[in-house]
Amino acid sequence: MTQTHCIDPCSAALLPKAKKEGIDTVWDRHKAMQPQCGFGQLGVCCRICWKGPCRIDPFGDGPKRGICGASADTIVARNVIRMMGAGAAAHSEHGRHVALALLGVAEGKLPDYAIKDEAKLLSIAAKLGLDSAGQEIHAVARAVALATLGDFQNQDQEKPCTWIASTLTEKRLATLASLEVLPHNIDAVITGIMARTNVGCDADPVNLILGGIKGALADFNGMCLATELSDVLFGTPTPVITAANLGVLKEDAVNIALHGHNPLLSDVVCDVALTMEDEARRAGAKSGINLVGVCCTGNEIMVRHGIPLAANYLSQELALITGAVDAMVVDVQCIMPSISEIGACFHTEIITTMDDTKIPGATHVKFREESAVENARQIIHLAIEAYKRRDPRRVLIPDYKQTAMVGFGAEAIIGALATLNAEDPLQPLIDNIVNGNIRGIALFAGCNNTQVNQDSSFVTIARKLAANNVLLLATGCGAGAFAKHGMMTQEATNEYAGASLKAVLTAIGTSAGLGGPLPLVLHMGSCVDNSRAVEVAVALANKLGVDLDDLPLVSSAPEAMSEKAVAIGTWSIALGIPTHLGIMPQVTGSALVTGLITETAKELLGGHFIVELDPEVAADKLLAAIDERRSALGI
Ligand code: BF8
Ligand code: SF4
Repeated sequence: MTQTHCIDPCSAALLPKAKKEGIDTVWDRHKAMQPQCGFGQLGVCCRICWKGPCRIDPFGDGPKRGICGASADTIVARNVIRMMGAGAAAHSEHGRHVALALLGVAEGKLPDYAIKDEAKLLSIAAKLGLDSAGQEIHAVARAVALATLGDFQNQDQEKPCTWIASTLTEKRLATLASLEVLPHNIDAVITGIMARTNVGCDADPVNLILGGIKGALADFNGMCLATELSDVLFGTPTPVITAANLGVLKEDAVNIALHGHNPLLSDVVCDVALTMEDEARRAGAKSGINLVGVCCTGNEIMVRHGIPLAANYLSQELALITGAVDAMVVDVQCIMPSISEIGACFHTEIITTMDDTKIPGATHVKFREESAVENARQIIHLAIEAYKRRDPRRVLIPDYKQTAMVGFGAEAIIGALATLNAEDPLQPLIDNIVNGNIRGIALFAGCNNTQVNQDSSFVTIARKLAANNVLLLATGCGAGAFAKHGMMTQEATNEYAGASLKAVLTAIGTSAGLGGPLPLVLHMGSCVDNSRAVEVAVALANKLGVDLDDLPLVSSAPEAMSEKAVAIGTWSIALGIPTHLGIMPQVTGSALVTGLITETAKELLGGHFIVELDPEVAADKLLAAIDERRSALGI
């Protein structure tokens, strides 16, 4: 292939191997898919009923309405809010799974798990308004789990979900309530999206988009509870130094790639692997077991355990093409179905684990929380057996990895700041924002997308923002991109940060005992961990007595791809955050819907989408959005 697909040297090393071995990758399939359907790109194709499919002619020469009479505006709005609902479903299902596990632990039914962070549990109980005074810790856990599950059960439309209500600023909650977009029940809101987009229901694009925003806020609620309860069960991240990119695979170890999103299985595998090192050595693997992460499961175990990250979304196939992965263990979400075929080209066991995520050709190990340790053992055993079949002549591990200092959740950031001012940790951050040493804060989130050069825009935008003294946070595959490209190091801070940002990061990092500056980009975790960034922003806003849409805070998803990213981007604007998209959203077939999310949203919510495909220009637009906020604050 002639065009560049990725700035990652690992892909340059492995794509020729794929070609030689006759293996198609995501980039080959992207090429074969061209030209992609223009109607789909504009969002004007409707398949909601079997009178269709219908498509609206964007040039006005062909049909202007679907067979039922739906306009382009209606069709575009229906399509995009279904994506928001699906994203909310994915994150919230993950959250429900974790909440049910916490309930199981509280009730003594899941001996393979424990409450790892009691302090966090108590602080959550307080935040949710639960009285835990004098209560035994398992009773507190039970109350927290039940209150959380209530967010999937409450039928009182006037009572917003507990998590969102206890997380956002008062003013933001009032704004969202006045627009009637505060979710009361995650499941009901998602069901509502499916119901209202059914044939012959809601045809009003404005009403539909408001319904979608409510769904996106349900996604936010699901994300908050998934993140926080995972900390209770698996520990709250603290800074840890690890490595990223395919060079983290080892020739002389049983390499197990943990891929997907939910830490319920992967965290147990981390513990159980320690007990099976001997079995791996007996099989001939001198270095024992080498766990590596892929996608957001990778981020989860990276920020909690310092497990190295092998790949973000678009590189998952490359991990297999090294010929060195003995098992790829997947749970849910962002798993390319192609991996089973590629695994079959090698000795690699592709192991699915969740009832609702199976792939033809993969080995399925039915994971249950009740038998988590036993399941983890089974999986690791399969990996060790596969290792015995590995053909060393077909192994090519690119000699490329980067150090990454990760694990900067809200607690870790506030903890580091507390070393400067123990009584008032946020004050040093506020002082530096006010005096302009930190011009603003940017959160990078979201996926990889074959439509653009993988990882490239993340790096380009981040370098420009850092040079302009913007503090950078990252989650998901964005964080993966930064980790893979050496942007989560102290060296990167020294190389790319503007003078005043560098001084601040150095003061905080040194005082926090990191022996130098904080890394240039702070890794907050997986996609559900975007809620951690909101937590910091809300703390800042509350301390300043302003709302989120007053803060010099922006977000960027230069390679947004999944329905989950659509949901995240939408709640980001609903929380008042200018949000950059580096991929053309599939809504431009409706000028009305496009205007709603790029302009009207700014008036109603303070946040809006900035669609900009050129990363240099995107950085300028993000800086302009930051400066607009600063001047409104008079700083
Ligand atoms: O939840 S960033 S490609 S792996 S959807 Fe998927 Fe996108 Fe990656 Fe994580 Ni998030
Ligand atoms: Fe066509 Fe209307 Fe059916 Fe959509 S709902 S497929 S526009 S007839």
